[in-house]
Amino acid sequence: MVQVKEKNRRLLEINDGFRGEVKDLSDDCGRLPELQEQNQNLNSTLTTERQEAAEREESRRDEMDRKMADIDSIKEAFRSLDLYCPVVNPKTKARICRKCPDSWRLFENKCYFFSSRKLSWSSSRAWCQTQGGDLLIINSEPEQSFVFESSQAPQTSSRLWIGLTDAEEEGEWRWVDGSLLTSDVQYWLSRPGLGMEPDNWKLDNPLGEDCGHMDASENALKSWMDGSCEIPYRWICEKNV
Ligand SMILES: [Ca+2]
Ligand SMILES: [Ca+2]
Ligand SMILES: [Ca+2]
Repeated sequence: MVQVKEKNRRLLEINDGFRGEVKDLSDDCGRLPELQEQNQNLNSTLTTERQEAAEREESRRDEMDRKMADIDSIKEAFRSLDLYCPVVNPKTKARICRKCPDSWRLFENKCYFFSSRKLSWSSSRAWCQTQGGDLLIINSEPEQSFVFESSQAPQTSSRLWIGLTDAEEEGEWRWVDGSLLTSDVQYWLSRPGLGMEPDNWKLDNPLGEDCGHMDASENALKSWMDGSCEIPYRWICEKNV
């Protein structure tokens, strides 16, 4: 009998325990919407913070790009400064600026002279050499465009000698520094139906045509011709700043 009572008491205890747990569970269930809301709030806070961090990173990168571009333009400015105004005294950092002589024109880092007088190709070349330069060597399309535009001033003749010749070997065009004409930088005149330059035309001079000139009345990138070297034309010299 005592045993039965004891068993009954323990069962009642277990029952109480279960009730407590059931109550806790139902309390938790009651808080479920609150917990879900908290979870949602945490998620949206996290998303906002992630977005803000990404925006901060992007603006940091933009700022970095701007600074790099500033540094590049400062470096570029210094390169030009060193070119035109080199340091002459490393201790004091004193600079002396150079420029082209009067009646010469500056383009990039070279000086150019466009004559109004006319001479043969070799006399033109000799004149340029007495000025510390030589007949023009065209190294790039921008240089071609510059000299073409600069030759437009109203003159008695639109033709100007440049430093190009095939006198040593017919058809092998070389610049006055001895370098061969390259296929990527050449602007020979071609007129549909009227033939192509250079044509080594022999009707005017049986020796043909061995000297290059530019005709400023043609198109900027199609304006070179070969001509008889003895004809007096205007000319273009080039020299270092
Ligand atoms: Ca040149
Ligand atoms: Ca020739
Ligand atoms: Ca010709």
